[in-house]
Amino acid sequence: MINSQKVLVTGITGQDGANMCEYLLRIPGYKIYGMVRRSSNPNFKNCEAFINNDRFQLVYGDLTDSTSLDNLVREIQPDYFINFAANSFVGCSWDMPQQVFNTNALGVINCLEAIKKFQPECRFYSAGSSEEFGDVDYFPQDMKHPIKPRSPYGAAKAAARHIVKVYRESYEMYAVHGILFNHEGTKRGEEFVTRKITKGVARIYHAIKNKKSFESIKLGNLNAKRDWSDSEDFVEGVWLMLNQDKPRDFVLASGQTHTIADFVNCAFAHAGIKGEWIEAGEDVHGQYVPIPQSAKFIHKETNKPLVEIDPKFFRPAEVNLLLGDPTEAITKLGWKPKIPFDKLVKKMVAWDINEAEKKADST
Ligand code: NAP
Ligand code: G4F
Repeated sequence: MINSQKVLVTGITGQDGANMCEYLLRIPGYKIYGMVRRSSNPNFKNCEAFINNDRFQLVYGDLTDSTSLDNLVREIQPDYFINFAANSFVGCSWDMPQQVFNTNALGVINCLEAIKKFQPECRFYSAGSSEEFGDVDYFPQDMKHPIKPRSPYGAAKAAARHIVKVYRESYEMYAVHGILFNHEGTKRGEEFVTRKITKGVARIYHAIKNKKSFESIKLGNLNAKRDWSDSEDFVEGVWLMLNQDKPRDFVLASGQTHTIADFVNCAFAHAGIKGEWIEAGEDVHGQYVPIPQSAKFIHKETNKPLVEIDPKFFRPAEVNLLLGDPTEAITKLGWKPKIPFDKLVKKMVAWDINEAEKKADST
């Protein structure tokens, strides 16, 4: 391969890292080094499309081990370093705040230091989050919105944002920290609410189809609002952020927001399962009435609960409303989200129904 550029991507067993590898391998001229950490039980399910590609090479490292990052940057001499690795689950960040800070904040310093020492021309992407906005002051949120995190996860990402700015300004590095709102897809981890719902819908779909009993899906706060997009759209936006004349942070978002209850409604509708909320209260004069903890989403045909609320899934502090403003990414990067909410939910439900079918066939 002549004159190929080298891209080091972390977090490739996760959603965004895997989608980024697939995206870059569709463009000729890049060699991808995908970093994984050592695991006693490796899971390369998200990497099936590229793990054997000639332009892809697996490398070992850990964000919390600066030696491993130094060695990788010194040996590979990457042109781009895209850091998607993190403990990305907000819900568990109260249980392990130090591990989250070590990985999501100090880990970013380890990346920046490795680049500064061994390949200062390398362009760096840091995976920032709308969780940094937290207890929001206004909507839609843009880059000017104050940083007001509500979780150890959000605080660690906010620290990463500051440190990226400091390195960019101190050492003239091309380092950016994209503020990405929620993005999902068929590679999404199963503990996140969207995938938990679509996997649950698929399980119930097959139970109903085979006239078997089923357990309801247990969820927490159904009133929180999120700005959901497709991860496959976002990796393109990340790549555009890395290829500007000057480094600058951008928001990637859809510009629309939905409650978790809306996601539930949409997911069951796409599976052809008719449900209704009971004890949920009615919208009065178009005003949203929050769903109380006693509410249930029941199957219209059998009256059996499809979704119930379990207080164990509530968080010590909640980010109630996320709604991003992607205007700058659209006008300055030329980026555009292609997959709207309804199509995203449909795609995830169809995928999980098919996966559940394959599993049933093989047992
Ligand atoms: P994900 O699916 O949870 O993937 C996280 C990846 O990080 C996994 O490959 C994981 O590897 C790896 N990892 C965790 N700790 C590591 C460590 N110490 N060293 C090396 N690798 C480590 O997350 P995602 O949804 O793709 O998100 C990608 C990034 O964007 C994350 O930084 C996340 O915080 C951020 N983000 C995500 C969203 C979203 O809505 N998806 C929105 C804003 C920001 P294992 O397989 O070994 O666990
Ligand atoms: O799907 P979630 O766990 O995602 P959350 O907390 O918004 O974080 C995701 O997006 C961030 C960007 O805004 C990323 F930085 C982060 O890495 C991650 O990808 O929860 C979404 C909402 C929350 O309000 C939560 O309280 O759903 C609510 N929820 C209600 N029931 C639930 C559940 N969340 C989960 N995970 N599980 C539930 O049973």
